[in-house]
Amino acid sequence: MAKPVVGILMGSDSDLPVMQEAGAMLQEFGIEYEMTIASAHRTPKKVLEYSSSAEKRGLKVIIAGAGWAAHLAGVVASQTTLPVIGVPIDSSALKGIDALLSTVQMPGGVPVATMSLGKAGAKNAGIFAAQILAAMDVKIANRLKVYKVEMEREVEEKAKRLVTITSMAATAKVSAPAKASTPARVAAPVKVAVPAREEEPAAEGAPAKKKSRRRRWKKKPSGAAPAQGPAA
Ligand code: C2R
Repeated sequence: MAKPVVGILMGSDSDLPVMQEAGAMLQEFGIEYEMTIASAHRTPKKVLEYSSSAEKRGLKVIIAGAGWAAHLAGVVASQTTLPVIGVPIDSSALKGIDALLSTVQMPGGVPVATMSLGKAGAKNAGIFAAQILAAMDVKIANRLKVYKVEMEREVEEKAKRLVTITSMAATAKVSAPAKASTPARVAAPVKVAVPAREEEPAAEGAPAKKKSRRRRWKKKPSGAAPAQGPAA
């Protein structure tokens, strides 16, 4: 089993539902990762030890997610020259604006690449980590290209469905104005009209075509379960 190249840290176990989005993306791109809980406030020694030993242990990127006064990513960044990606989590009464500002407003000299709030930010953190690794790994670069093509195709399919729905609604209105306004008349034909999934065009230099964007490149890395970093 390959060693993890991405470390995912979170300030509390309550952040897991958000931070597992980052792990899901790394898994999709076939990237080994480890995941643990560490808090700059509650377990500062663990955070210092984890981040100062990360490079030696083979990590290439660290993702740090925290809510409230989120100092975790900044403290990690203070201890390593590895790229640190921060995910502000919307868990507080301030709905994450506190975490966003604490994570993004780093003083000059100690960068944290701050993502958007919450699950979308965690997902983007996984993709962004893959993009950093892609500079050194052509397989990951190709998987990212396929991911983009599939995402584009999915949006186009949704757009086609929307055209079908609106044109059917318009037709129904003209032929039977009295009944056409009921939602059932508009919703019913949609199932029939959903276009079959097409094969996506392969990205230039991309690997073999995939059936679904959810397909995994590799089995779940063992690092997803227990903590692999140094003990607190
Ligand atoms: P609990 O749910 O455990 O009370 O934590 C966590 O990320 C979590 O969102 C509440 C919130 O506190 C955050 N936390 C931080 C840090 N450690 C924990 N912001 C830190 O070191 O920055």
